[in-house]
Amino acid sequence: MRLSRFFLPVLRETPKEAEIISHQLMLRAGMVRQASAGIYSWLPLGLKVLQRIETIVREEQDRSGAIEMLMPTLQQADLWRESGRYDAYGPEMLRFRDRHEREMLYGPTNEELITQIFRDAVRSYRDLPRNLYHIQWKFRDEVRPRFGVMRGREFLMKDAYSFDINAAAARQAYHRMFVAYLRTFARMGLKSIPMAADTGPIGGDLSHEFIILAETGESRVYCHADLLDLRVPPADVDFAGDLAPLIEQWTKPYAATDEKHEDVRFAAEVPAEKRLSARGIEVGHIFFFGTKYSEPMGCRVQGPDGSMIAVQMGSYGIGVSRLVGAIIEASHDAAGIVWPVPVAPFEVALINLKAGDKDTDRACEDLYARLMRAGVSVLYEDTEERAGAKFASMDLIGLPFQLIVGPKGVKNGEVEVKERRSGERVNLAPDAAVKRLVELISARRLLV
Ligand code: 5CA
Repeated sequence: MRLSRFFLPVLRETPKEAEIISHQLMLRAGMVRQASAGIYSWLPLGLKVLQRIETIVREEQDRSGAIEMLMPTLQQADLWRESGRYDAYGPEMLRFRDRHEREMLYGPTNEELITQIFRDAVRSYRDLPRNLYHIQWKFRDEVRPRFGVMRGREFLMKDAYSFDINAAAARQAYHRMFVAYLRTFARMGLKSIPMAADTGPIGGDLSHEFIILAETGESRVYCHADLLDLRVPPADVDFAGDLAPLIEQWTKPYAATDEKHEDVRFAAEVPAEKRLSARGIEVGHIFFFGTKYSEPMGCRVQGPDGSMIAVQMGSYGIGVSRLVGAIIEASHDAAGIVWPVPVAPFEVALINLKAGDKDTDRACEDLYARLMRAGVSVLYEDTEERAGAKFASMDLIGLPFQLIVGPKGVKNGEVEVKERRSGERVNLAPDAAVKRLVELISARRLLV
């Protein structure tokens, strides 16, 4: 992509309305613009990151055996009366009427709708287990939308729903999602810690939040420090096998959010030097709630003995749009964002220090074409801005690598490769620079 034809409205000043660094940087880097309180437009750079996150989420859901579908954002109130949640949900639910005076709502989550779809389609235990997911916008009229996309009113969520014949099978479904979540967040360069959590309006008695440690996190959390060093399950983990020992490894050490925290247990189970009390961002939340929806909504299947059995369900959410902010909270410096390669909007910023200079232009065009042929995604800074401004804005948007090309270097047969995270720079011949970038980037595309 040529910057001269892209849409990247960067801001020099830090917008006053933004309280936390990720929100400030997302506005400054031209990723989002607020449309109204807690509702954002995703500008091209922000959308690219959102889509890359979505892809990783999707790949790991698919790997674990979940099946993608798409449900609408708008739902009928009557459906929510079947589960009893229409009244229980409260003012966070956005309710309205259509032209026929039918009561409608903008979905804050989808347990009712998926239960209806499943109930109407499935008759026999032979059609179980299944896990269906979608990636769709949600609306919750939060009392205090804040921190940009981290606590929005409209936000993008991946929500999956599992259906099983009995509680033991449902627990295995829960385990599969648990492992998929560990891999999903690790692939984005994040260290996530699963923590025993409250279930709130979703319900059930087994639940984990996946938490990223960050000072600006909204949740206070407590855990055993060893959890930070546990190895994430590899790509070839056997989802058909018994995941219980793996889950045990991750759930045995103490880890709880504020609502579930017990000081006495924490002190008894964790040696003082391993007690970690910090703030965290909830990027995922999984629930096992048995027959909470299937029972009242009549979602039953015929069991092996012919009797009708209410299916055991769980639901599993990931805050896809929240993750964009969470990754920035975890990965930035004084100059701006530092994207991990797997979620970067582009992998390389190719910076032409003297656009309009024939030789420099020619060298840049050649590098641009070669990198793209090698499958690297490039933002080519080909504008007539001065060098200092180019460096500042490219550092701000945080692409993992910069390839800097100026007239002097071109004359000497040299270009500069800079790694954004470390600031390390090397001068190389153009050929060697391309080779080096391709190597570095391929090595970092897959983190786990
Ligand atoms: N139905 C269940 C699981 S599918 C559910 O709705 N769970 S949830 O309420 O915990 O939301 C799932 C994830 O969405 C959360 O872990 C969080 O990462 C994200 N999320 C929730 N509320 C917001 C919000 N207001 N803004 C941005 N992300 C949010």
